[in-house]
Amino acid sequence: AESMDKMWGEQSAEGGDVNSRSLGLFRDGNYAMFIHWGLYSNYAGRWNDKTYYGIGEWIMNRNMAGIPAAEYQASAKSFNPVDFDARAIAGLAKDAGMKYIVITSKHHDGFAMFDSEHPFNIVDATPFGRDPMKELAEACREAGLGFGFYYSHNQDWTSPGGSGGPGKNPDGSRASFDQYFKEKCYPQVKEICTNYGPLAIVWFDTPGKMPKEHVVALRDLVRETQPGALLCSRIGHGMGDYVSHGDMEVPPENIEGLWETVDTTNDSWSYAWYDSNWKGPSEILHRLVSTVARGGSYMLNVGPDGTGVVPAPCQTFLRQAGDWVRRHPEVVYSAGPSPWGRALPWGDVTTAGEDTLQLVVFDWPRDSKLHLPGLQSPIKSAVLLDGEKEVTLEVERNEGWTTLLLPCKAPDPLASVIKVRFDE
Ligand code: JFZ
Repeated sequence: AESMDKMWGEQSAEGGDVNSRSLGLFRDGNYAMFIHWGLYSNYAGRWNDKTYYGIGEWIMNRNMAGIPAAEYQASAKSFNPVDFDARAIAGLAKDAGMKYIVITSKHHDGFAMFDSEHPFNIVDATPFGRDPMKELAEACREAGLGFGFYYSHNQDWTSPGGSGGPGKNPDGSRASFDQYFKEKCYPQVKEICTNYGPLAIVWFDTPGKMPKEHVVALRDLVRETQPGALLCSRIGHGMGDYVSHGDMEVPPENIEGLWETVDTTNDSWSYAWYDSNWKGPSEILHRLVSTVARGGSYMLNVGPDGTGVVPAPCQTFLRQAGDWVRRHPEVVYSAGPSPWGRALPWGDVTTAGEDTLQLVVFDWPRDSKLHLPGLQSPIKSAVLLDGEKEVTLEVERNEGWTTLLLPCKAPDPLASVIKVRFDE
């Protein structure tokens, strides 16, 4: 926590004004859409009629299919995501209750999903010929959503010097990382930071052994061109405005400072034809609420397919979770962390202001008793929300703890909310 405070302090001192809108989006929004979409989405986890199980965006890597760089580059000719609809995606994020979108402008494969001077990009190398990043940036602005870019700064498997760790060619022979950095990475980051309006977030990833001078150069470039953008810690060398935690997990204990958890709606980040292991609305909500209860922000990924469309089941589950969030906005937005510091057997807790606990019950106790472990201070009221109705609950003391007496059935099959208020 201390180091995060330090980091935040340092960055705000250095950057001058970290845009309060982006900070508000991140700190109070608490829920965002992450999008992994690129040339790899068109492979869908398969190459030459063989399926490679794993994360789809790594398909070309030698640990998966090992697609030769030249062949991978040539395959852009068959990427034509004609069904991509930026407004539909922004609409989905809205319906889901999310506050901003971060999308892969370029992943480790080196393919730019935006109009770039570097020829390996979606406008120049595909029959599609449109700039979907421009369309999405505009759709987000229209919808009142924040917008940000993911950019793989250290790994670039199709560029000399950026492959397989700094300083290698796609074929594994040595090459100059400096050259990749100067000729591709830095200019492209300048492009994404100057051609798409104000960005809320710039999300670099997997810094590996990237030299510090290059990381500093990217940070300075973002500060200069996008003074309002927050930088994620994955830029490397301890820089960044907030910490992005290990993938796909909710931390077990509360963490202080500005941080996020990134998660997937199924298993792979990018679209893979076989991956139908969808999280349902209850699981999505549980992970969202628990992340907020640990003090963090939740960024949940979707992987549009090779035609540009988010798979239908994923859309359905996000919207079902979103309907719940709309019924209980204060449980998520601007909510504070749980005073318990960890999950409870029946669910989790966020706070609204100084004197309200919001109990989110995912596993309704079968004996109709909801224990608030260790809670000894007297409470003013405990109210169960049942649709439009508010049901005041009886309170019992057990071994000095507080116990709420529940009706035998949960009013909300997804998760029921109980508001506990204390005397001022
Ligand atoms: C990286 C990427 O390699 C991956 O393809 C995806 O984009 C993901 C969001 O980020 O993978 C990581 C990076 C960091 C961790 C795990 C996977 N981590 O810190 O646990």
